[in-house]
Amino acid sequence: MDLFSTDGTESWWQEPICPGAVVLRQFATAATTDILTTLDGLIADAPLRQMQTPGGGKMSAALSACGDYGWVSDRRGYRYAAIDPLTQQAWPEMPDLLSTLAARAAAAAGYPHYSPDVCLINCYETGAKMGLHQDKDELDFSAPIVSVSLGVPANFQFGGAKRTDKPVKIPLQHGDVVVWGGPARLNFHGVLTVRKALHPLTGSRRFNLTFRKTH
Ligand code: MD3
Ligand code: FE
Repeated sequence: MDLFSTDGTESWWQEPICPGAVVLRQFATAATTDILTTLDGLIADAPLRQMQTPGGGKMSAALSACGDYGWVSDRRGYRYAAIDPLTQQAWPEMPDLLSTLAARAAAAAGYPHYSPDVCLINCYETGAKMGLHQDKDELDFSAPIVSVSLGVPANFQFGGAKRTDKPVKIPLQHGDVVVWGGPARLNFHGVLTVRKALHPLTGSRRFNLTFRKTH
């Protein structure tokens, strides 16, 4: 299938953020009901859970994962782990629907041959947020991160290489996909508090899928 059609029927568009980072507006919209059905099956096998942080707090977003590893956090620290500590089982396999979507998005953003080994699943209820952080637990920073937003909207904070660099606010809607790579891969980022809203497919929740090459 062609990545870019020239007949005017493509229903997504690109918004560059900075070198290496681009929003693919509405890239996932056509697939969202299938993605959410797939997600239901995944979180039946590896339930969403609010992780403990090393500092003794609890994350407000609930997390799960599929693929070869999941990201886990507890009093001992955080890391990628092949076994889900909640179920004591391997994480569910990454469904083709998800890996294909991520690869298509990466290719559209200029990263061909993307093959993520992990998809993290974040679920935000009203009031949940994710503070400014870097994603640097992965072993391969040459691969981009692809993120898919579903459900109620959120404001994403995209900072610079230093925590003190002033972040720009990027509104993300259901179906938006962002590809972060190259010089932007280690930038600080976060999610502002999700406001009360209702989405016909997810209720009050926002889901975010982030695809990574961790090993
Ligand atoms: C920019 N999740 O899980 S994804 C995370 O919406 C995380 O749930 C957010 O940050 C969410 O770690 C944002 C977008 C994202 C992910 C990784 C990045 C943006 C990034 C790495 C570098 C720069
Ligand atoms: Fe992150």
